[in-house]
Amino acid sequence: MCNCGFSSLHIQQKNGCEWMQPLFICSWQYLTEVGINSQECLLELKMASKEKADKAGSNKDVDAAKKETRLGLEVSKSENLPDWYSNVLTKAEMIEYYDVSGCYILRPWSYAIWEHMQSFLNAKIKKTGVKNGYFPLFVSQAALEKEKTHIADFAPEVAWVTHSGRSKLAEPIAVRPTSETIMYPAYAKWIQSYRDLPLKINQWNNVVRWEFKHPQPFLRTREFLWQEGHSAFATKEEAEEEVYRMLDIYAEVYEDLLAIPVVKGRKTEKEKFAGGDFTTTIEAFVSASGRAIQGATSHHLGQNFSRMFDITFEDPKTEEMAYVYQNSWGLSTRPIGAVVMIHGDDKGLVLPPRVADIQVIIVPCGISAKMTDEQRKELYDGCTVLEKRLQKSSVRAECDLRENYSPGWKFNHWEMKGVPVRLDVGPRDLAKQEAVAVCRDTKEKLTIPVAELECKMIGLLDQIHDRLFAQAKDDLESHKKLVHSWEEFITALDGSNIMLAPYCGNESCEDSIKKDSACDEPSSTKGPSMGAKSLCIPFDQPGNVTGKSCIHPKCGQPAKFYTLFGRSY
Ligand code: 87F
Repeated sequence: MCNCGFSSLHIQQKNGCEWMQPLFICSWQYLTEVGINSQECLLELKMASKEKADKAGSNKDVDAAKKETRLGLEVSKSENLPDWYSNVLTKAEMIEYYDVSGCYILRPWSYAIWEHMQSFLNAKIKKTGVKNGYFPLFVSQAALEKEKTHIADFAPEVAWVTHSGRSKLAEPIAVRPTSETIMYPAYAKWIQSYRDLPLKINQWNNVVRWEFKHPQPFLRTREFLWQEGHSAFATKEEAEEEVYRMLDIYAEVYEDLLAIPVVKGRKTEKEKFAGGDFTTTIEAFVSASGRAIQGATSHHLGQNFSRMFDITFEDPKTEEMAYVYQNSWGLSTRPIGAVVMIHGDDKGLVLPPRVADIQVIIVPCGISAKMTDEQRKELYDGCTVLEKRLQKSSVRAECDLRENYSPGWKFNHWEMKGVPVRLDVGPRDLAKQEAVAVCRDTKEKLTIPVAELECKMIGLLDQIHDRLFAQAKDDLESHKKLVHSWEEFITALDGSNIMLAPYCGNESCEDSIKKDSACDEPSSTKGPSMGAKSLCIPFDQPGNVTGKSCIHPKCGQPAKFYTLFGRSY
């Protein structure tokens, strides 16, 4: 075996988190009372029935496809991205549709991606001194409304339990949309002295946000899995440091694990979490749609929540009670959708090797009718030896020894599921002590001497990661346009780009940019399209903005910074 110092990102540990299914009754009457208008509800009903109809249609398609034994995708990525996306997700066995709108079944193939992300992120989070905990799924109305200022914006998305069986509860109980109001009353009890600080707790859980916009698996779902970290510090400096530390870790998840490049930055006042002082974000780009996607956020909450929840400590310097400084930060299952959108192709999923549950699929080939049982056994045993050797070197390898499927069927199956490397092993290869590796991303074939198997496979997986990242980076950079006039802004937006533009920082101007860049003319050839919103103020500014005017033609104010604008998910 050769010694080639392979990369450290072959994580096998599973952290064994389990979640209870949320059991709740969402009362129509209560939702209307809390401010969801009937138009939204009607739209929702229409969407639900359309989804059912679509599904009935797609079931028919599936039946027809089965009859014709069509394994491939029915639509190309460039032809119809939304249909391609849902086709890939179901055919690659990532999700199953469900009869509650906005909720999806995560099948083992996608859940495994989440587990690999969890293992990586969990270890990184813990290394910074954060401990894991678990807080309840339910929030009392009193606790939720303690935080009136910002909850008002989110109120329509809160799901409430109003009944148990047929009897009405004395008080409705909310299902957590996020856990600030659940955790902070406990923080107020646990923090008394400076010795109790910093307090840093993370939880892996599910949250429910009853969104009314068009749902899409992973990208916008009503229930999703995430981790939410909540910390409290004695000083603003310590807290701010952590905000950026966590953002850097999130960027590592995207870049080092998922092979997705991100832009780090700060949200504008309009787009920040209203309960906090400032929000930092990582933004990724989907070139197939020309839309950006918010990857994860890390917020500095200042003393806003500690004042609300009375989280104080005795400051040893002043001997007076002081409010703590807080942060919160979260990353959800959403990036799985970004992986599919960014790396997938017309043959199906393309999984970044470090989160692929099977990194190398070994397929026995060259089996003929003339073969004796003994020869067949020899081939299968040869494949198993390679599988075991790779597994011993922490490569997630598996043999597909199913006898009732042809090698061709297996090639298509694992290609659709996005396995990074296929290893074809035939009797002649074994005789020569070779195997043929096929890369999922480039379809390139390489002959591998069995003696160098582990080293070559580990190297190949890293190369695939680097290629996927380089391709996505190239897509991001070539679609990020530096613009200085409104004409350039609109032309770039129409060309499915994201724009770095000088911006004055005023919220009203951001509203105008969004409104005036939207195309809602029914006569337009492309149909209506959404306007550009601000994605972030990149930390890495493209140049000095002094002397430049805000991008909106009616503004005329001096620009404060370059801001990244674009359509987004
Ligand atoms: C929806 C309903 C109710 C987002 C909501 O980003 C409340 C909210 O507070 C809400 N949607 N938010 C903001 C969440 C902020 C923050 N929480 C912890 C995070 C990361 C993790």
